[in-house]
Amino acid sequence: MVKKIIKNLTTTFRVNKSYKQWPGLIKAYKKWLPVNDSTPIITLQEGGTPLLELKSINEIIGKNVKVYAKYDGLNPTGSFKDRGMTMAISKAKEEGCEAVICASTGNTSAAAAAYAKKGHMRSYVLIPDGYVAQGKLAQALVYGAEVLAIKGNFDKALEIVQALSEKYPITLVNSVNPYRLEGQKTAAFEIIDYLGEAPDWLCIPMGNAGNISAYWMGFNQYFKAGLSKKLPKMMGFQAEGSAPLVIGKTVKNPDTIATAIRIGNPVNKEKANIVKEESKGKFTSVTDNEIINAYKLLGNKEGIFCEPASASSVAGLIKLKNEIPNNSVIVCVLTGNGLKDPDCAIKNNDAVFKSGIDPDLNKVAENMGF
Ligand code: AN7
Repeated sequence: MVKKIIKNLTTTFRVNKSYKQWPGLIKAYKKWLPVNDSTPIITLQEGGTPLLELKSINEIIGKNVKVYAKYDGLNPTGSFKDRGMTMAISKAKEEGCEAVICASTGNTSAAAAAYAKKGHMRSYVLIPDGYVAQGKLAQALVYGAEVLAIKGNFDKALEIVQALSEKYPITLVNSVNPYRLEGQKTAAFEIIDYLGEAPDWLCIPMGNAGNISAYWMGFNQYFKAGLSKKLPKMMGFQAEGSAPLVIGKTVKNPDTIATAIRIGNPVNKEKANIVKEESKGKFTSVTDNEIINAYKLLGNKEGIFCEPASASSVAGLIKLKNEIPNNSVIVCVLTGNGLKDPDCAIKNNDAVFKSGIDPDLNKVAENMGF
């Protein structure tokens, strides 16, 4: 009797065998990627992130529109950069490289550091001193990167690492490294694999514009293979104080609360403009206020904590509300996790927070309004 109960319990509570572990994106999409049987796969099982319907945004927009979030902040280091980094680091390993370098507003450095260590390599990261969110800096340090903070912005840091990688035996893993975009394109595959079709719009934040270019490559590959019947309009968003792709010229001193996309001279600008033209998309800027409103909405209406740069995709969609065709399916890419930037969260929320309360039941109840 007891044995039978235990047996029933174990059968009931054991994970359904059809849910195997997600293997990481290189194994999942091997035939679409420039890898072969001798490529060492350096992975933290990135990719396979959720596509969540955003019902509160559907309601704001109306028109029978369905909006989803591609929640890439749930990758192993908390951002979409892991998709590119598993490829870049695996290929660097295959080529016998022993050290990698990048410039970063934070997320690339966290991913580079983690994957480099997983692949037993050194990593050097150049960051703009004082403009990298705390969580990202903490990650680079914990993953054992050699962190060099420069008295200059991201654009200057990128210039320096590009020159260093030409002069010294060290592999550059910024998005000028083509393997980065190869890895990142798999997010587009996942969206089509899940929805069964490409969305009508893809809303995405832009910094260096590597990710928008990668998604477009992914959507096109599936389209050409007959796995989708349409291509999305690519809607790119930048912060108003840092919007070189919207205004069509370099921004010398970019400024925004969304430090991840505080980039004035995007290296992939030509690619991005082609994406916009080919997809009949549009680039738009959103203010820091609009970003924070979307950031709060995602948190307190949807239970999704993303970083401010990521919220720009949702802020942008809300801004373009009147241009959305009826019955559209829209995917907003949430590129990074909210935990990356705790300072921003603590300064920008509508929560009730009372401190200094006596540790007494009645006092607590009183403060709860009873
Ligand atoms: C959360 O980490 O450039 O347009 O150095 O961290 O592909 O550059 C980060 C960029 C969007 C923009 N959202 O992507 C870096 C870095 C988040 C980001 C972007 C970034 P791209």
